[in-house]
Amino acid sequence: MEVNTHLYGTFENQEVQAFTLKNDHGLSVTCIDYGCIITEIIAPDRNGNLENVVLGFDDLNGYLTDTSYQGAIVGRTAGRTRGGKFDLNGTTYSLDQNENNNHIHGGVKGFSKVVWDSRIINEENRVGAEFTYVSEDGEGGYPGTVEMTVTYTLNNDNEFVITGNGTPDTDTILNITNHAYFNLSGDVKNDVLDHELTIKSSKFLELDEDFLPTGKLLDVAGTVFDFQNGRKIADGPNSKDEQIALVGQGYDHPFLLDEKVVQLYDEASGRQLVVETNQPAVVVYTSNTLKGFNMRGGEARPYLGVCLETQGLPDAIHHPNFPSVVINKGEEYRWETKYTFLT
Ligand code: G6D
Repeated sequence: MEVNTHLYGTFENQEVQAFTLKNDHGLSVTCIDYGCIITEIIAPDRNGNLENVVLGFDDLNGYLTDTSYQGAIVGRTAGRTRGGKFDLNGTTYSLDQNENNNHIHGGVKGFSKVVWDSRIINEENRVGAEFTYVSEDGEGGYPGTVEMTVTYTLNNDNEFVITGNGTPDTDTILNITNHAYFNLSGDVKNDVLDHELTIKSSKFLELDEDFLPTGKLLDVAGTVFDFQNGRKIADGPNSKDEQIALVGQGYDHPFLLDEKVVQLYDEASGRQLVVETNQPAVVVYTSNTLKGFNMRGGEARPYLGVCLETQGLPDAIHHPNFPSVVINKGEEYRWETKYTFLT
C-alpha cells in the first residue's frame, strides 16, 4: 500500500493538496484538503478492469464552482434546516439562509467550502489522510467552536473508512456526511438507473415542497421506497409516487436504518459497494437536479450518480421525534462510515 501527495491547486492563496491512497489490489482513493473532497475512487470490475466509480471534475476550478457538493464532507449540519433558525438552551441561532429562507449543508462557508489542514497517514495496515479544521464560534451562525478531525483511510481488505470527530466548547448541533456520487458502471459508462440498491430500512421521511421533512415517518411497504430486499434505482423515477415527483422525479429522501448497512450493486460491471455506518440514517439522492454544467467525462445529467449520505436525520433540531443532533459542551461527536468495494 502507498500514499502520495501533490499540489492540486490554490484557493484564496492557500495551497490545496491532493492525496492518493493505493492498496495492493488496485483500489485507490484520491482526495483533496479543500472540503475533504473525494475526487476519484478507482475500483476493479469483475474482470479486473480498473475504472473510476465516483463523479467529479477534472480540476480544482470545477470543485470551487460546484453547487452539487461533489465528493465533499458536508457540515456542520448536512441537509436542510427550516428557516435557517433553531433554538437551543433558550437562545435562537440564525444560520446562513443559503437556499431561499432555509439553510442547507453547513451554509456559505461550510465544511465543504474551506481548506482543511492535512497530513498523510502511513501505517502498516492502512494508508490515508487526516484533515483538521477549526470551525470558530458563530461560523455559519452555529454556536461554539469545534475543532473537527476527518480521516480517510484505505486497507488491503478493500475497505475505505471515513471518520469525523469533534468536541465543541459549548452546546451546539453537528450532523456531517460525505456527499460522494457513486456510479459503479466505471468511468460513467452508464447512469445508475440499473444499479440495485439494498437498504435495511422500513421507514423514510416525508418531504414537503421545500424538500424539508414534514416530521412524518412513512412506511416503505408497498412503495418504491422499499429497498429491504433490493430494488433497481429506476423503479423510483419510473413511478408515479408523489414523493418521487416532488423532488424532481427521483429519490432525495432520508431513510431511518433498521440495520446500519446499505448495498449498491451494478450487475453489468459486477461491482458491489457495501456501506456500513454508525449513523441512524442515510439520505439517498439520485442526482435528480444534476444538470447545466460539465463534469469529468461529459455533461452533468440526472441519475448519473447516487449519493448515500449516512448521517442524522435532516432538520432534526426541529423534530423531537428524530434522533438528536445536539452535541453538548465537551461531548465528542463521532461519525464513521466504511465503504467496502467488492466484485
Ligand atoms: C439538491 O435536494 C438536493 C440535495 O439533497 C443535494 O444534497 C443537493 O442537491 C446537492 O439540492
